[in-house]
Amino acid sequence: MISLNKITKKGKALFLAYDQGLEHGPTDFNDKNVDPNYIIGIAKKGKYTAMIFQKGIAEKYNKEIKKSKIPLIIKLNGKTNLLKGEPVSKQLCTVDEAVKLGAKAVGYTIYFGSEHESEMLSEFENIVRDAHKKALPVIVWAYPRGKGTEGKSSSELMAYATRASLEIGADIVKIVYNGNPSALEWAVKSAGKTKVVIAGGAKESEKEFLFELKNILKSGAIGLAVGRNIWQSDKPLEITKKIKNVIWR
Ligand code: FBP
Repeated sequence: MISLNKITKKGKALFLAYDQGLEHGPTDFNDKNVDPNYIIGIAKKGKYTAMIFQKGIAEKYNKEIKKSKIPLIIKLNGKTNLLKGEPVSKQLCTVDEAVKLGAKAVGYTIYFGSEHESEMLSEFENIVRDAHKKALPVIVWAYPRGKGTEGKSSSELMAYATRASLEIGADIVKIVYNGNPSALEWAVKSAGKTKVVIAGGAKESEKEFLFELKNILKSGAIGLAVGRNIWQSDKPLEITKKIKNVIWR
């Protein structure tokens, strides 16, 4: 069994995600949060249990990341949103490279239901093998998207995503919560011993976000992998504190 101790605290997780520059382009950013050092500062002052970067930022800002002492998670695949069509995200960084950069876990997106699902599954298989040899936890961004998801409900897809992630050897599965508490409970149950974290999504009101968080934790999910709701906030450390009070209450 792979230990999650290096990227969790008392079994709970709060990851600061910052791979949106690749996934969405810099449209999510302003003059402050366009700077990776601003994000590293939030992760450090907010004592996040880990922060998530792509290889390029992990390399160029390695000194600052190491100095922060916040555990690093490297996202091994990614894509821009410029190309439309069936989603596919291919590997851009190896487990070995991630380990050399100091990663304490690695992440990988799978678009379950895409015509390219099998390509991502076979890359993931190798990643799990390499990472587990080095005792590194693997987190799957489990995003059902593409032709195969048509006509399926979001609740059904959420549980399929977590179950599939258990079956393929993920240690943590990151899903987008559809707002239905009983569906989330089922998705967490379906994940078995694979732990579930929830993606933050586009920025919403603080009140709404904290309310949802309570339901998320009741479901048995272990926490959040959140980006925009934090670093787009005017007071990122205040909202961090409120989130932590709910997670580690
Ligand atoms: P946010 O909290 O900002 O939504 O970040 C979570 C995340 O999973 C990022 O890691 C990733 O870049 C982004 O969402 C992908 O979102 P999408 O594919 O829905 O555009």
